[in-house]
Amino acid sequence: MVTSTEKFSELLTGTAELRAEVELVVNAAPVMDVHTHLFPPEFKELSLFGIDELLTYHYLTAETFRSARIPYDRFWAMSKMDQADLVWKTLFVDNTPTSEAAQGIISVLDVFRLDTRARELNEARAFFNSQNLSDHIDQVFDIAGVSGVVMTNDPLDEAESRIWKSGGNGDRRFKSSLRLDRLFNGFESRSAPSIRRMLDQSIQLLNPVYIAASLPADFQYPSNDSREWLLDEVVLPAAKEHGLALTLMIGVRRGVNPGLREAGDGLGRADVSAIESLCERYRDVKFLVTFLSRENQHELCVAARKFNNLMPFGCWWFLNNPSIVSEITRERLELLGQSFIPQHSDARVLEQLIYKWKHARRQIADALCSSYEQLLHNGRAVTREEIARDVRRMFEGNFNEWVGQS
Ligand code: RAT
Ligand code: ZN
Repeated sequence: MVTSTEKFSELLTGTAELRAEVELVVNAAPVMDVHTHLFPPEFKELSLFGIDELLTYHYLTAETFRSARIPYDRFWAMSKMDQADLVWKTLFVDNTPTSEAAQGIISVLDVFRLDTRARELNEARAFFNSQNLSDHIDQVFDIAGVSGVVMTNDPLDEAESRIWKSGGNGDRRFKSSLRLDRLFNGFESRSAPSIRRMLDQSIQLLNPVYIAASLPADFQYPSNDSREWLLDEVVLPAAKEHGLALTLMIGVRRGVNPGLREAGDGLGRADVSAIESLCERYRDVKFLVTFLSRENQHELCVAARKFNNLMPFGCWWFLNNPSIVSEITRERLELLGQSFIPQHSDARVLEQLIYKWKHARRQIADALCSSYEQLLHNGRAVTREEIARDVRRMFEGNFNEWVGQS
């Protein structure tokens, strides 16, 4: 009789068996979602869910303007429900929803057995409106297989700050992060001691898992500019003292088309040597880094091979399409083994966790499977135990190691 321990350590020498096991493990593995824009219910209007929020996601409004020739002002003057109706009609009724963001809506509707070919949104609205938010959060986390999510918290946002001061977040699955875009991108100028005081107070109040900023494509370091000053004089000393990792998301070009509002940002190829310089100068700080341009992905892998305080993460925003996720994940497996974080959802609306993780798991399983198949052809088979260990590391372990959580 084969015992379960023997089955676990049995070598998987057949490709069909191997593929089935990888899919099983990847689909069942709990994942820590290292960057989202989600909030728990205590954050009231910041906690977004339901079909109208899903359809007015900025990834979809940008696509809608390509097919519905409506003036921007007219669209923004409409109510959220009317905007959602227009997005649905344009992308799902008058056209076939082939884009990744549109397919995401289909995946969500399908999970809840809602009509994916409906002409109107009545049924979907009634379903989401009938949900109790905290039960619904449990249900969505469960379906998506998400063990926790990192929020994006702006310490300079007054509405958020009021909530933190009056008790903050009671759900331990929602981890906080301190996002400093307003400081890094010049909307707020203060002296170093005043920024440092603000950081120390926010760290105490929010207990963040990391400090973060998104940076433009032309970010340079060293550079003799205010970003270098902020990093050297305030942020990195604070990160060091508080033992916090620094997350940098690089390559965005904000407001390329301001008429599109939140959907109006673009991207640009950035200079990866800036990250190499930071990792070299601050060897005792851990960096989590993602680049928005496809052209930067290979360079990021090579930089990570040189600096073991650099953790590449995610296929960010415009990269979060199956073909590109597949390519980047394969490249990372080939250059970095399992020492990277394959994906984050960037979800802004709760139910996006469902599709973003379903779609990511498909590509990650496929890429991992190809790696094991190559290994098999080269002379070494893997066991179920090894597959489970590898997936655990990429889905939770690397992040936990980086932010010092067990
Ligand atoms: O992916 C997105 O939703 C973008 O709008 C941004 O939020 C980006 O992820 C960011 O965090 O700046
Ligand atoms: Zn984001």
